[in-house]
Amino acid sequence: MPLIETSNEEVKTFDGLHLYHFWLSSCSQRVRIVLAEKNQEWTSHEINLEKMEHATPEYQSIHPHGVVPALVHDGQIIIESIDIIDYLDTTFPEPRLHPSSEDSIAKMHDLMSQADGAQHSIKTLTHEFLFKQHVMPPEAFEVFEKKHENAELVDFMRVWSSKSGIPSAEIDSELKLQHDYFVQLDQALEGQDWLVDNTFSLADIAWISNVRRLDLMHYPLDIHPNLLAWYDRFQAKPSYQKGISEHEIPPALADFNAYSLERAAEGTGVRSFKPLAA
Ligand SMILES: N[C@@H](CCC(=O)N[C@@H](CS)C(=O)NCC(=O)O)C(=O)O
Repeated sequence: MPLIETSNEEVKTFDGLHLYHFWLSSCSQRVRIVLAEKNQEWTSHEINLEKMEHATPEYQSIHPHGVVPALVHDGQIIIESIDIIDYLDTTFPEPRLHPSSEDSIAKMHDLMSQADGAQHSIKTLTHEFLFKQHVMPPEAFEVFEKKHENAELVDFMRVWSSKSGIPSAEIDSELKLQHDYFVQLDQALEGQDWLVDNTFSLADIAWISNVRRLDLMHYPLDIHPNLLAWYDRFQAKPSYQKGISEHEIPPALADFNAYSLERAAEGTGVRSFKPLAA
């Protein structure tokens, strides 16, 4: 588990649970859901990605890759959302979010790794289908490039904010990846309410934020009926309300919705790309 040494003296003095997060960040959503499940109080430190607050030297002294989330527990920094939720489940055992058998726990960890592995794809699709309407102007990119030390993130932003944008073959391939994962999740949910052993676990929590994100882009979830029923079931849980809904910003959701409708009308929406058009 990535425990981070920091030069940030203030963070080392923190008592209890502190979370650096952003409302829309899928990785932050997972952590907030687990905190809600565990009924833990936590101190919020919002890092506004839109305002590039993750590019400050102060935040980069907390998270070495300058991304969210970062959890601080009694002065110790823990990064990587999948590791953070595992840590929280071990540290605060009730209610247990692990299935009982070793085999099922291994299955849960596989699904968590896949959700984590899908992050680049989620990011690419989000920037194409939700954020492209407000693409970063060249002056803003120059500032970001100077301030942010994560070369991979800077390269991604360079392509996204360029005139040509993200190549459509890349969008096809990321969409195919999500579609293939969703087919697999849909099969795993055949005849059961939750992904592993019909027991609500960290596997469900790892995937919910990815499914929520694709839903915001008007991905046709109805082509995966078991997954859609699971999504409805999860949305009815108080921890979904606390971890996702209560942080969502209605005007931003309305903006995403309007943009998705506009893209669909001009034939460049999520459904017009190869994997879904097929
Ligand atoms: N594997 C990391 C990924 C962290 C990550 O990429 N976070 C995104 C938000 S979900 C971020 O901060 N992106 C910064 C940006 O897009 O500028 C985790 O799960 O914590």
